[in-house]
Amino acid sequence: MSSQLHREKLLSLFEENQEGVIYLKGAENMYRYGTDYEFPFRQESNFWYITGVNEPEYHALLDIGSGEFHLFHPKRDAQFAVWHGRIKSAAEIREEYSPDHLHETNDLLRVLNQLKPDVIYCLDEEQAEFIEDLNRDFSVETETLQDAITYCRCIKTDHELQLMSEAARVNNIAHLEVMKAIKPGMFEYEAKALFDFHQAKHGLLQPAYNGIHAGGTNSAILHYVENNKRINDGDLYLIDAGYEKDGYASDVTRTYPANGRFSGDQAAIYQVVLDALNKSIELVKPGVKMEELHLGACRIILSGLKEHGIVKGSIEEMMEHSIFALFFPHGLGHFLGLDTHDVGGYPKGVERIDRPGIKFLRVRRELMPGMVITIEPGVYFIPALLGPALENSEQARYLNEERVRALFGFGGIRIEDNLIVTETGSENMTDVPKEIKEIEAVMKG
Ligand SMILES: [Mn+2]
Repeated sequence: MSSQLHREKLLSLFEENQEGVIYLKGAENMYRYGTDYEFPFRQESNFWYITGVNEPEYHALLDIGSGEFHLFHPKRDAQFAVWHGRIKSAAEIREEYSPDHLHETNDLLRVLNQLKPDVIYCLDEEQAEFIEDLNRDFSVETETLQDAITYCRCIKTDHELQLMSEAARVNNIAHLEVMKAIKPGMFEYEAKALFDFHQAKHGLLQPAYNGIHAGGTNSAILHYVENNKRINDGDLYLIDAGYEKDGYASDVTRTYPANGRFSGDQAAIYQVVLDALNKSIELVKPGVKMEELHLGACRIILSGLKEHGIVKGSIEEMMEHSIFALFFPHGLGHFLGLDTHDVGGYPKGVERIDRPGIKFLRVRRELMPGMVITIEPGVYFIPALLGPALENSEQARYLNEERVRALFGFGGIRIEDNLIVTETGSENMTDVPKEIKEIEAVMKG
């Protein structure tokens, strides 16, 4: 069982014979404002990682000294069965989650009083307050646990990689089906419906995030989620979407012309972004830092934009003045896992020092084998950024004003793949056409 491995991994970070317990509170059902409209349940990622439980209202304790796993399940009454279905027996819960001890949630205080821990490690202030409200004498600590679980979650186990590969496999299919089907005149939500259908058809029911299905200038809105406009002839169409497999996300972006043929500017700018993507992927390997890859991609983007007469001047100077950020105003990529923007990418306080009682120094920013990352360069024409830049002499001297203004209605291009970092480089889980010729061939049918 995978969560067993995760618990061992977490406990291995604490010194042997160290006293104390780890406490984790599972998620509860969420409702729309004051109503009984219930959102689909999705477990909090750290709790899911450590316990394997994707059901509401559970709690967990890990006794560091003995390594024992205490799971607390909610007591359900007949009304629960009426509205939500059959109630699991204790034996079934034991069978499914293999805790060393199974209790009901209202036994939490009693069990904690029995264990008498010197310290209770909690994820955050909210969970710590919950514990303190049970008994003011408990000593809680919120500095260590978040970092320790983050450290564990950064490096995926083989089982986690299998789940991520399945999410990626289905996502490859869904992206390809949309690419084949899109036509000018369709609404963004029609493309979204098709994408969602192909995920569900393959058994994936939970979106990993709010998908972006953006035609025309909407493609330059980084978190566009209205998805309600018509896609017109000549428009670019940008789709950034993915679903979860047992909690593990896929996060892929493709951009292509709705009519299936790249115009001159579309092809030119697309190739700049694709070069940045392909070059960055080649460089992915253990020891490399994301910020190095990011700056490398910025350099490629500036060179490409210069070649096409959109920016002008020395690449070095433009790098110094961050001219790339006018066209590429987001990060090159992020960790991917139980969360789409997974934990561990940007540790607070990189020069973290060792703490007594815990065996890891800090989450490392350098890539390591078993990490899963996205690479997602983009070029966008965002009037809200470029308009003021054209009025600012420090930035305007690097911009070809006529070219830039003519592209205000262009939209944006982003291309995103999902990679497993391996011992020698990376394995690309994303297999959706991305070369111009491939895309045009697929769209021609
Ligand atoms: Mn992403």
